[in-house]
Amino acid sequence: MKNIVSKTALVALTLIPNLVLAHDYKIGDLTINHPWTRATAPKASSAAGYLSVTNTGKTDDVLTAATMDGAGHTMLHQTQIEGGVAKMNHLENGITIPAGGTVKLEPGSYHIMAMQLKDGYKAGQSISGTLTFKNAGTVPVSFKVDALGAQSPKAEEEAEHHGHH
Ligand SMILES: [Cu+2]
Repeated sequence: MKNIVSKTALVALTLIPNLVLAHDYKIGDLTINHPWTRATAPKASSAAGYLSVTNTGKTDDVLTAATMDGAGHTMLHQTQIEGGVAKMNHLENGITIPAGGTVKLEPGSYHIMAMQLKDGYKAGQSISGTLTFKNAGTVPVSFKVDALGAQSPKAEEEAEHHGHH
């Protein structure tokens, strides 16, 4: 009996952060988890969008395009460290989501690059956008705006790098 009680308490505790932070979307065999971006610094003209995609299907899919409200232009990028310098590559062929796999768009790796921002993003906002997959089609999503520098030790380095777009 004692065991059951403590187990229940543990479940309740682990659910609370999920209720607050997580939001997900489904289209076909894909589940898109927690799209987010960061508040932008004053005069910043670009931001990066992050999320994860899980493919429970039997065929690969490809994230071919994405949009984020407030951006004049978006691209799919990959940050790569070359000779100690962070570089961003434009992924013209999109990002493959392998059958049975999960791909994370996260700081220092794949991201949606939102450029030509009109007013920037403020913490607490939700930014509407879309994700387009080769097979599954287009799904509307909402990007939660976290504080400037949130959730990533690389935030500063990336923000600086993005400023050169
Ligand atoms: Cu980028």
